[in-house]
Amino acid sequence: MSGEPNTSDKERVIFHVDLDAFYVEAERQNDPSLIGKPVVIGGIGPRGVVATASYEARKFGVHSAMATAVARRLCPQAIYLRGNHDLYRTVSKKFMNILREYSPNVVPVSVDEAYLDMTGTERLYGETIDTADQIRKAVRDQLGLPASIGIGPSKLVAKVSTEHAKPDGVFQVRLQEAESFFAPQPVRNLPGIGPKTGATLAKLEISTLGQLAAAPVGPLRRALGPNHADYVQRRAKGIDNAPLKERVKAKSISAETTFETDVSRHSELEKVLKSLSERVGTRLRKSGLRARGASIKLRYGDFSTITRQRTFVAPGDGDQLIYDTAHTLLVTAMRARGDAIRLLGVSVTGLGEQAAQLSLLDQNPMSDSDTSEALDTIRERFGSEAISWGSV
Ligand code: TTP
Ligand code: MG
Repeated sequence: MSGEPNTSDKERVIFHVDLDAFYVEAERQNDPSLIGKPVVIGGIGPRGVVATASYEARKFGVHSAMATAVARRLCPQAIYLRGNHDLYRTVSKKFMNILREYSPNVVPVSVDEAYLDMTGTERLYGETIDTADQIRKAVRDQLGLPASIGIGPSKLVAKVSTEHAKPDGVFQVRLQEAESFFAPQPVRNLPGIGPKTGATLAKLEISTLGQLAAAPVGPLRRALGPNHADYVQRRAKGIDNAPLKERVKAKSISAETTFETDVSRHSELEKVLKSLSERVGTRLRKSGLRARGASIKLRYGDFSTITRQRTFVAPGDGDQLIYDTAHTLLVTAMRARGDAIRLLGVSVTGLGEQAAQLSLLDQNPMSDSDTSEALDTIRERFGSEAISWGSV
C-alpha cells in the first residue's frame, strides 16, 4: 500500500451492484424465447446504435455504442429489438427497492446500478460475500434478473471490482489489496479516465494504473493540470475516501457549446441545438429521471447572457421533446434579439421520478424516449469534448 493514510479508522464495506445486460434481461422476462440467444437492443434504423447486447452476442464482438449495422455484420443471427424504456424504468425501481431492504444507505447511480454501504453489517447478515449472494438471489428470485456485485473499501474499488465479478458473480477487493489489484489494469479501467485523458497519458507512456501511480508528478501535472493530476494519481493507487452520497441529486442536466466564431445563421444554430438536446436527453434517460421542462442559454458577442425556460405539457425524457421546447425558446429569443451568438446551451429542469404518474400522452408505445434510447450509447462514448462545433 502507499503511504497515504485512509481517513477512516475502520475499513468501509461498499457494495456496487450492477445488473447484467440489463435491457436484454428485462426483455427476457417478458419473452422467455429470448433466453440463451444472442439479443441486441438499440436503434434498428440505418443510423441506429446498440444500447446493449446479451453476453451471447458480445462473444461476437457486439457492444454498447456500436453502430447496429456493424453489429448485424458481426452477429447476423442475433435478435434485434428496439427496446422499451418504460419497462426498464419500472424494473429499475423494483430493483432499487430490493436493495433498500439490505441497507439504509443505498445510492442509485444509474438505471441499473447502485452503491450500498454495508459497513458493520457482518453481524446482521454473516460473511460479506454471503450477503452479496443473498442480494443477488433476491434480485434473481423477485425480478428474474442476474446481478453482479463488486465489494471494496470505497466506491471506486467496488465499481472496478464489479467488472471482475461480471457476469452473474461477486468479486471482493480488500483495502490492503486495492493498489496491487489496480496496478496491472489499463488506465482506461479507472472510472473518470476517458479517451481524452487516456490519450494524454499515452503520450507520457503511461498505460497501466501502476505506471500512473508511480509516475513523476511534475510532467503529470503539466499535462493534466495540478488538481486533476493529483486526483487521478491518488485514484490509480486505489485511494478514494469519497462519501457514498457525494452531492445532492442534480436538479438539472445541461450541455453547452461556445462557437469558435459567433453564429447567427438559423440553420446552424438549429443543428447545434439538436445535438445539445440529444446529449442532455442521453444523460437524462441514463439517470432514470424525467424532466418537467427545458431551458436554453444564449450568450451574445458582447458577453451578455440570457436564459429562457419552458415547462413541458407532461414530464418526459425524449430528445424530440427537449429539442422542440428548446427550439421554440430559441426562435422566440432570436425574434426579440437577432444578434450573433457566442454560446448556446440546453438544459432540462425539475428532474424527478415521475414514472408512476405517466400521463396519457406518455403512454404511446413508440414513444420518443424509446427511439432516443438507441442513440444514447454513441454520445456517451464520445462525450462533449469530442465534438468540435466550430466546423458544424
Ligand atoms: P450497463 O450496466 O453499462 O450495461 P448492461 O447492464 O447492459 O451490461 P453489463 O452491466 O452486464 O455490462 O448499462 C445499463 C443499461 O443502460 C444497458 O442495458 C443499456 C443502457 N445503456 C445505454 O443505453 N447506453 C450505453 O452507452 C450503455 C453503456 C448502457
Ligand atoms: Mg449493467
